Amino acid sequence: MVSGLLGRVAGAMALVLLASCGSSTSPYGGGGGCTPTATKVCMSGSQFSPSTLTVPAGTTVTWQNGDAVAHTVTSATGSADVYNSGNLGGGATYTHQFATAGTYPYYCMNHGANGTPPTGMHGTITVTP
Ligand SMILES: [Cu+2]
Repeated sequence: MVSGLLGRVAGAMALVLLASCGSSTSPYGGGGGCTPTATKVCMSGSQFSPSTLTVPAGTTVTWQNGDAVAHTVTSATGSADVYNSGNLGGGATYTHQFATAGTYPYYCMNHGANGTPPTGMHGTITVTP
């Protein structure tokens, strides 16, 4: 019977899905491989997390890609510092030191768009004196 065969196939697929769920060991799947800190921004689910970060002048901020897809950290129009990480693969990190107080908008070139403010995948670093 065709319907019986389909039922067995669906059941087998459900088992595979359950097994793959429980046996996942990738540290970068789903953005779960990165934990933000006071000076670290994670890229998770094609978003910067946190999207706003406030640090004192002189701080070196680290971004880490917790996704499997490539992201960039790229200064947006209006940012006093101009920088661009280029493509960061899963797990890769990028750092930039913010020497001067101000507001520094940035975005991902793959999932956001430059602008004032930038849109899509973007964030802001606020640097206090
Ligand atoms: Cu991105």
